[in-house]
Amino acid sequence: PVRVEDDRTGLNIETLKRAFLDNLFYIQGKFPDIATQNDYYMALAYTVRDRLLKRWLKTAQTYTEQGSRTVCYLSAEFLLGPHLGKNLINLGIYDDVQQAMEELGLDLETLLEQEEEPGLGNGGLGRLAACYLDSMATLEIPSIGYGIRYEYGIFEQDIRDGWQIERSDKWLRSGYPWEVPRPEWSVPVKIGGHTEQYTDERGRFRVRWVPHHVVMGVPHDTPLLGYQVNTANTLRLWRAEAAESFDFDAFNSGDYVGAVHEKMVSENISKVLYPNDNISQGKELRLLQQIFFVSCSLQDMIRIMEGQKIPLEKFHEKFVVQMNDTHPAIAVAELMRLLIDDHCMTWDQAWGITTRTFAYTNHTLLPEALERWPIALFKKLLPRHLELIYEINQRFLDDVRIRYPEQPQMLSQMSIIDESGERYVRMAHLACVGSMAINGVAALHTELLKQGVLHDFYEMYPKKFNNKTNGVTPRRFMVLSNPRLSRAITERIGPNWVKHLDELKKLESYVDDPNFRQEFRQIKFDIKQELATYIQQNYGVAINPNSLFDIQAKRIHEYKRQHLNALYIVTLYNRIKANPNIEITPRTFLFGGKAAPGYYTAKLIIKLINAIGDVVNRDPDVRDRLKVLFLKDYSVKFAQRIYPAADLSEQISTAGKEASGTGNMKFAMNGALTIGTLDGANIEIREEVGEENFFLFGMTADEVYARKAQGYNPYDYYQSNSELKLAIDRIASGFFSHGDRKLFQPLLDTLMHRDDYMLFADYQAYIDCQDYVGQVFQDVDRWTRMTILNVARMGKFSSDRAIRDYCEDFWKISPVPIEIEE
Ligand code: 26Y
Repeated sequence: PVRVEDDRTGLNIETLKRAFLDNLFYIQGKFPDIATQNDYYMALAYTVRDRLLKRWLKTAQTYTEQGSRTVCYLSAEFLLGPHLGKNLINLGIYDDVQQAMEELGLDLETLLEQEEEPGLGNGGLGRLAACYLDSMATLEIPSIGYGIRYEYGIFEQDIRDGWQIERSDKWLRSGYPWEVPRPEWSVPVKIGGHTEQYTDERGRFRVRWVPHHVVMGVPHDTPLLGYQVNTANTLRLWRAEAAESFDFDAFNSGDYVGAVHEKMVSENISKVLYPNDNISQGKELRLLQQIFFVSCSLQDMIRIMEGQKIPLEKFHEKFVVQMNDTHPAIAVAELMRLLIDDHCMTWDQAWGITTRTFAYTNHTLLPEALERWPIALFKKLLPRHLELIYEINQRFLDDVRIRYPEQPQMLSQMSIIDESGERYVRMAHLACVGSMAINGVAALHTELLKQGVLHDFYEMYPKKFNNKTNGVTPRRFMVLSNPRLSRAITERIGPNWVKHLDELKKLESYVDDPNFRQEFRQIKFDIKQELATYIQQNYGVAINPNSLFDIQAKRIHEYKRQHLNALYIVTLYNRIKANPNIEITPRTFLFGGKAAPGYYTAKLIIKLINAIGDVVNRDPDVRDRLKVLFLKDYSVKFAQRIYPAADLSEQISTAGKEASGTGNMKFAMNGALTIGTLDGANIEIREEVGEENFFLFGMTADEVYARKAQGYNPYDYYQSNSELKLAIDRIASGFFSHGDRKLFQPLLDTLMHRDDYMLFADYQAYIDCQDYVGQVFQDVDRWTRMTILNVARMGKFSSDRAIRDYCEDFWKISPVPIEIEE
């Protein structure tokens, strides 16, 4: 008999080709002569999706049959990046698909380029959630990611005349093949209205919430396949839809347009991702987004338990719910409401379950990022939750009173309600009281939480606190983004490092191998040359691939100090102008990152970088030694191109401000060296790679606090440091702004008279360190050795390690392998 592989699951090259052409015809409705590259991308995406489905359904079936304990990762953001390449890698068919496409006259790289990524996050926190889902699938940990299916993700950034402009991101425009809508599992979410007390048929005191209106949440599921396993877990994102039944009254009373308007208002909830990173604005729609996805997700968990016939008393045994920052912290009150009001539990029973279910990850120490909601807003939108929070708070404050009988100030300090002025609900306090575990995202960050923002909670519940240093997935940020480096590594130490990143250690024995060193350098050079070509084509600027590629790619924020980097560029430029024949290491400074649309200073920093670039890149005195470029619309997709091309990674936040950083890890894994402060995970990276392989500068967090306490006067630094003064004066003179002396004044004034992020205090240390970097770069052997050791020692920063730690310390979950009979 003729054996033909199944077109939906087969992995042979012939089968892949046949399936691909079949999908082009039957799904895209095209034949090759008229198909666009996007049609081909879609046909390939469907071909891959078919292969995921078998694993996905088997995974779901196994979890259902075994009633597996499951992690629910609640996050307002998931910054996934493109799916196609990652799925090819995880299925182990990247090379075969490349060949299949080639045989059809197509180029896989071009097809991968077609994919529009779902930008459903701002930066680090959203990308971390995506890395963690990848690791959970790879480690065969049952998990569900829960979030919001924003119709508009993070805006697209364009640069016009040096300024950022924002364009809406219509990521669903050409169709999204990776999700399956599940309208049959839609759930209602109540909003507004009032509460009533009543006595039920069994004589129990109960509360009924009569909402102003109801919004439906419709789940959209995306399979997330692990690396070389059959596990495909689910990301379930909720889309808001108007509840049909609710506009009936309006409809009957003839106000048809009014009813449709109500619909529109409901659907607004999942319309757009708030583009703020680390700044909370207290907007009504944002609170609606939070209760919306949290309520949908918790109701979904209850539905799953009912389906598996597990009694609700075992909620905390079936699920552990990890809260990604305080954005989902309303879950503490919502689970209490569901258990008490809808499922008739007593307070004590419900509280016992709730406080065994949740764990809370904090991502920031910045006071402006801590979420608090005005009581009036809370009462208007969530009247029942406010009552429950008052009750939770009262019981909690009773404990505080017993613990600190002589310290009444502890009550106001720790209260979930801030009563120092206008009254607010403090979401971090709610999260701490309602969780069994609390973590920061790097060792220093967790220590600073314990000493600072969450100090009182640490005193009261020391056992809840436990650091979990962030990690990133080596599948996306090495194997997919840097195939040549990955192949070179695998040829030396075998393929296991992809799942056990600690094995990179074995590379240390190749650090003196001339062959490996040569290959390592060649790979970096070739990738830099490719980026140079891209920049030439897209920006019309010629850059020297032999120059030091010095890259800062991350959200634009004063605390991240992109403008400190800019001050070094101006300093170098001043030196060249003063002495055109000066010897300096040729450098290409590359920046990427978005500014929150309402963050004026961040936008001015972008303008400054572009303004400096415009002058420096054209100045004949500079010749080939200095180039400055701001690369627009930084995204996951673009990040994957940038990390492998970097020689130097800029991680220069004011110590104590960057909770962890994760870009720092991705750069180092790709053979960039770090110039950085003792902040966030930089400290641990330096510990791992060795202090001699890391460029450290600047004040420590303790020194920052001490200096502030002494009274910090940035103007003194300006007056006493001639290079600093020259750099500032050059910008102030209008030299980079066509003579306009006003343009950068707001930025410079802030630096000279406030300088909250202490650029001036760290300026000299940074300049010296950068000069030293330039020297070391000239010593090719030494540099190569340092970069190889960086890669070899980055094992700790795999998100697999982080997830194993969460599993052991918080989640108490072990792997559930998925068997597929071939
Ligand atoms: C309140 C709301 C507007 C808000 C929205 C987004 C607040 C914060 C954020 C995002 C925060 C964020 O991305 N934090 C980063 O988390 C990373 C992952 O843990 C850290 O590596 C990084 O240091 C931290 O800034």
